[in-house]
Amino acid sequence: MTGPHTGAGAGPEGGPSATGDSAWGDGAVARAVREGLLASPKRLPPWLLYDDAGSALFDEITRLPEYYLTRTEHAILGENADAIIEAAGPPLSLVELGAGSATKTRFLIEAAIRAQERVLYVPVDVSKGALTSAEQHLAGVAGLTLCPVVARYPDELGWLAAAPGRRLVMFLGSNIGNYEPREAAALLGAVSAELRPGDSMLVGADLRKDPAIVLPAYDDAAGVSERFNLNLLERINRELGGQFDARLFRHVARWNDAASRVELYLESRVRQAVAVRRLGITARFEAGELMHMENSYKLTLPGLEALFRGAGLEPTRTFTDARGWFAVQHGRRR
Ligand code: AVI
Repeated sequence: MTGPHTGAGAGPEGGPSATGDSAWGDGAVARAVREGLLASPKRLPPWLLYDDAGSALFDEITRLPEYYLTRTEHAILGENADAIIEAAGPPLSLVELGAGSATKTRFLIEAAIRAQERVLYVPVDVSKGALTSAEQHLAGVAGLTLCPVVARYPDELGWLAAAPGRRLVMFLGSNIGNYEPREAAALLGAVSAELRPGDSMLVGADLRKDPAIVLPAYDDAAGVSERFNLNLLERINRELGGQFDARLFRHVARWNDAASRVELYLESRVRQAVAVRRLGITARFEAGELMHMENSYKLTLPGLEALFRGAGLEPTRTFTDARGWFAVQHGRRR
């Protein structure tokens, strides 16, 4: 599992399933860190980046001048909200995987309320903190019933069946780009398998473009991307008794053209040995050694449509910005 928000889920019927600050139990974090630090080459799975501190830093990233993704997707959703709801076919329940603070979804919620007066919105996220800010953000929206779920996916999506009526399942923010292609296909396939004919999906994806535009979004001048990346070392210190000195690591963002992805690493500035007390291990780094943290794939429009078709979803409408930097794809369950 390499996507940012993956794993087992809880049901909308039961409301939030609070297990600490996220849906990942301590055991899962410890296992992933142990496995990643002992692997060769070292690699930590990106879902670990999103504890409450990491989610707050990611929110900061979305407001950076270099991080065009969120702004561009917002503009697309703002301009096309009514058309998207129309394409999905109201009356609808809205389900959002990896909802975060739900800022990006407000346009769609409001458009659904315009079309059908009331809407059930089920934001799903691994971070309880993110869902709390979603609730704050949407407080007072007339006609909205909110049913937040702390959950992971795609392992258990069975609860989706409990969402009433025709469902529009949203996976926005280019989260799909953090999955390996085969995992992205498996995720869409798993969601699609839980849908009924007539239900649909809406996926936001960052598109392939000049790396001179892409790379600064992952290596910003203010250093927020670096803090986001280094926070994972601090998380290991906080939760697992790690002895990482974040100053001895450097954030590295690289464009891999053949794979059409940004690769994010932490590079050890020196030769060092780092103990993680609660795991009973010591990770040894060479000077210049790279530890892989995350990939962010940049898709093409044909690639995005193929992903939908492979999951049994018929692409119906594609919404993009004038520069063709970002796409919001709608597709219906066959
Ligand atoms: C969550 N996801 C879409 C972000 C991205 O753009 O791939 C994650 C991210 N990592 C560093 N900066 C942003």
